[in-house]
Amino acid sequence: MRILIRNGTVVTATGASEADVLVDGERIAALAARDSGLADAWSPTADRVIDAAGRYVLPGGIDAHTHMEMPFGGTFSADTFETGTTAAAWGGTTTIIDFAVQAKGTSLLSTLDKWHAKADGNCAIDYGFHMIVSDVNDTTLKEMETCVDAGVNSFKMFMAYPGVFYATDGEILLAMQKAAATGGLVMMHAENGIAIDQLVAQALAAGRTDPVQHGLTRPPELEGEATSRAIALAKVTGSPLYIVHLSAAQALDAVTEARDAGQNVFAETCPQYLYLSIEDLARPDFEGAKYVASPPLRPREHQPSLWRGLRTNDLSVVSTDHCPFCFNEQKELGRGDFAKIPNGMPGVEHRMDLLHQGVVAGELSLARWVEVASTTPARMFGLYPRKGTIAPGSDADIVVYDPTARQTLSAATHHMNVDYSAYEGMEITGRVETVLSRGRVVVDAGAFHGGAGHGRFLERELCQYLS
Ligand code: DUC
Ligand code: ZN
Ligand code: ZN
Ligand code: ZN
Repeated sequence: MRILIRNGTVVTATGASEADVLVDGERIAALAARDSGLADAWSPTADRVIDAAGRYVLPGGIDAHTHMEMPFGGTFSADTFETGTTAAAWGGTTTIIDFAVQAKGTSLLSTLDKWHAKADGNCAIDYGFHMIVSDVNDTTLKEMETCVDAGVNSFKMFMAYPGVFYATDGEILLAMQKAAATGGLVMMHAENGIAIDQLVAQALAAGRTDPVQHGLTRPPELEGEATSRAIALAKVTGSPLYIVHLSAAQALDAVTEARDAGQNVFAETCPQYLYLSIEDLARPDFEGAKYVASPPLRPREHQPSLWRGLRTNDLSVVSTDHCPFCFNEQKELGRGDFAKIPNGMPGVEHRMDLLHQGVVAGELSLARWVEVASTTPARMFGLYPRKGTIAPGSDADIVVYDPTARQTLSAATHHMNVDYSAYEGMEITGRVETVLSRGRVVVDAGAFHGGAGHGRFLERELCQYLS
């Protein structure tokens, strides 16, 4: 199948240009400047011509942080790999990197097998895995090497959740030494869980049980402290470090200082930290439970710092941390005890649109939008230039985006398998029109043409910022 995308504005991390794109099979065959006349020559050989006049032509989004079917306290995050990757495609994301979760007492390799069994044959778009390491021991450390060889070379650890995922500083040190030796990348959930657990116990003992307590018992200082500690451990071990879901100005300050000193420290933030706040956690009638995620939504004052961090590249990636739990049956588990509310929010469908609002508002340039949503995640996680750009030879993961269309976000119209939208009623300028995944049109003019099983597992190269 040959597809010609004509008359659009191609936007990559290096800028925008008036160009036409020829897709042949699963890959991009050629790009031609508008005035070259080449598209006229290609047109008769194309099976389909897409007129992208007035549209942006973008590399497909890469969401490097999702949790499909994630086990949590006896339940699972509500999107399966099929529903979650389908929703991603609707929103212009053509690659996800999901987290395989090591349970304590199990091995990394059996965990990886389990996640392959969930995902393989079920994804509508391409996907890779990170590994959550929750049990540091000699076997785990040895298996990290095998994971790296299998293209799963990024390892998330937790300074939060004592007794569940929590790793001690000593365990983190050991894993970082292994990462440094193998080329792996440690990803850190940086919140001081030991201190947080005390604050949570005090709140519950005092009868403060509402969702807003989730935010009040996880103060930004304890994200800043954990971030600094992770950076120190990374420095001592010579390991690179990637801070996931950074939400607080204090944590960003620590990252900025380390980067300015030349350390290989990277960080991502998420749309919820750019647009939502602790005021949402304080919504009445238990509605705040919809907004429980960790780290928690912060006071609005943090948001300008995050946007600035995205411009200065101290924040280099925007991922969603998509981890949906239904309000009705699942969030309900924490009524009367905020500490039992499943942690996570839906978002995989709306990342490209929400970041486009940053372009509309003048917070981000067009090129920077593409860079934080696609190109840098590709480079960070060893997928570039196969993914993350529009260039000859790259996979034909392409989004045709209408920058002037209007839409209103709502659970009534989204495709995620969850009964609420964190952005219910939000008006968006811009809309995904057509999406190609490896040369196949999967979304077009309001209809889905993809299917489970089209998406393939991506064996990733090492982080491309380190070599
Ligand atoms: N961290 C995540 O990255 N996702 C869900 C919950 C959490 O703590
Ligand atoms: Zn986390
Ligand atoms: Zn800097
Ligand atoms: Zn997460």
